[in-house]
Amino acid sequence: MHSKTSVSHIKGVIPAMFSTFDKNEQLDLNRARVLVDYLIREGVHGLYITGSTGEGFLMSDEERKTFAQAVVSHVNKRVPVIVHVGAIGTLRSIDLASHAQQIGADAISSVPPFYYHFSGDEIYRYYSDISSAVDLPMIVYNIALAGLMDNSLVLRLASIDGVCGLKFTGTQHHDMAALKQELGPDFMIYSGCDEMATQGLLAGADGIIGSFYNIIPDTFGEIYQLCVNGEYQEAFEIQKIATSFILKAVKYGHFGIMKQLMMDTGIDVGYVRRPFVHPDSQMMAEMWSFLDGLQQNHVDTHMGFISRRGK
Ligand code: MN9
Repeated sequence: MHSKTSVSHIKGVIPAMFSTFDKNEQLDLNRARVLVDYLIREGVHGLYITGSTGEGFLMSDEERKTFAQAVVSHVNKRVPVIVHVGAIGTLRSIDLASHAQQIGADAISSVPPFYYHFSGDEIYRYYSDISSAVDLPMIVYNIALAGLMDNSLVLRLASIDGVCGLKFTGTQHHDMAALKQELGPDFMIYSGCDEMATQGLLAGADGIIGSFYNIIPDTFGEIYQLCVNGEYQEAFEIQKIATSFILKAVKYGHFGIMKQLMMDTGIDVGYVRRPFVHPDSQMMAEMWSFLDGLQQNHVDTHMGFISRRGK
């Protein structure tokens, strides 16, 4: 039986896992299994699926369920799985959340309902309705930059029975630190801005959830361990190298770039769904020349995928 009261066993490096589509944009569950095994081999501490990086909003509810089912069953309890159930419409989210519970997921997570500029009360009701409908812990996902929820609303949400954690994607680390202090050690905060993961951990985050942990789980495994040991300076040196890669990739539309980089280095995770654009060969050549440059400038980039190219 799952405990609805805590996610304190879910910490560390948690990829916002890619969903896997073939060239015709159809779900490809075999590719998902390959990705799961690779990430677990790399030592990640959990998986976060069908969120923004997972192109969850570009999938039908049936596809989201099929994908979640395949991942949870293939993971087979090796690491905790968090299923993102966010949608515009409480009934849809409850349906996805109930499904997550049925298949044995460890936790659910959701962005607030978006597009209509719902009021604070409506957002509160959204989370409390989902939480009372299922027996799984909820991790609220606040993309601070989207401006949908301020900290006082996040604090209200944290009082809902079943809300046990927060994924904070933003750059206001003093806000993250204040929330952590206010909510206490048992309420888990996950930093969502990969280019500032070290800063997030320094601000008190218990874990990091993000896109780039698909491709450089090794780098952030090192960073996380250093931060746990209090060696923030060393962590930051590695973070700087990773950040230069992240910022470059973000500029090119990072999901497609990352998927192609993974394909180029032996982990075939397939393609993005339209309207995301898969990078063309010129873009990839530019990316690889940037990465070759990084490798020349650093004895160790701490990014294992670069040297797997062509092997
Ligand atoms: O929180 C991701 N954020 C969004 C997860 O998708 C909005 C991050 O992992 C970013 O993709 C990453 C690059 O900006 O930090």
